Amino acid sequence: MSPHPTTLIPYAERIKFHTNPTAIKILEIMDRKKTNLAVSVDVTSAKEALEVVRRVGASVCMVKTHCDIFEDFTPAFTEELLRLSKELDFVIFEDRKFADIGNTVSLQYSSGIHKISTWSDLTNAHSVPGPGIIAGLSKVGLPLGRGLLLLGEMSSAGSLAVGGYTEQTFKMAQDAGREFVIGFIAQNRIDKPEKIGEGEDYLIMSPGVGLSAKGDSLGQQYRTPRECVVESGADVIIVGRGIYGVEGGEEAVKSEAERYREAGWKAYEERLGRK
Ligand code: 5IU
Repeated sequence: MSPHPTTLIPYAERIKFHTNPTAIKILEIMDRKKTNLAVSVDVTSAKEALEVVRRVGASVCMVKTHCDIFEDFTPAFTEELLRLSKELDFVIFEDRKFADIGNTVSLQYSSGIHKISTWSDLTNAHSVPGPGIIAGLSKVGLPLGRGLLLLGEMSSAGSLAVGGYTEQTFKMAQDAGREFVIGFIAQNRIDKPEKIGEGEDYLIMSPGVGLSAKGDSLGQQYRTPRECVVESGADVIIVGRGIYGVEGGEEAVKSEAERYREAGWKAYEERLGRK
């Protein structure tokens, strides 16, 4: 099978296909820092999450959060995360997985304790409710220059986001236009070459990445960076426990992030035919 055309274009050269400021920022950072690694800091203490970010921030293009799992969430957390995002040059991705009607998600995005739209560059949504979910989030996020990913596929065993569901999710994003929807969380290039036009560029981000484990006891399934980037054409690999969960203390976490960055970047160079 011939490679997906998008995967043959360097990240920096794909910037011109985007108008969304967050998409442009992600591609610029990936090129500048030579990293397609996103770290997922799924710890229950915001203080600890910031410590992980300080350690691995230099190795990643993106920090992914689940702000609702922090026991000690405060606006001071997001202020410090924002400060670190500027100092260490990464994008913030709150993995909120919105899944309600447009009116409700616009409130969940802008309001409540977390006020996600005020600090997160990128967020994501299920396509289950229909296109109103994009419209609701866009109303809040587009004026702020934020970006949205739709969930086209999941890494967990038995996911129902397959086949026709995935195809319709892609179509929903395409119909919405790329001002706000900049790509997908998926395990494959769900933007099939025959469905996209010239310069129609989407970012595919894949969670479920591990160099050691093959999965967990709750249905998570891991692939290697090479499987994701070379074989499946993902643009960004998302790693959680593989990095922050490594044994050996602070230095081990830092060097594990570098190990994943190197593996992800090497795979990217391989797919470009640079080696
Ligand atoms: N995540 C997945 N799979 C998915 C989606 C999101 O694992 O299909 I959508 C999230 C869940 C977790 C992170 O925050 O990505 C992966 O963490 P581990 O690398 O620790 O499994």
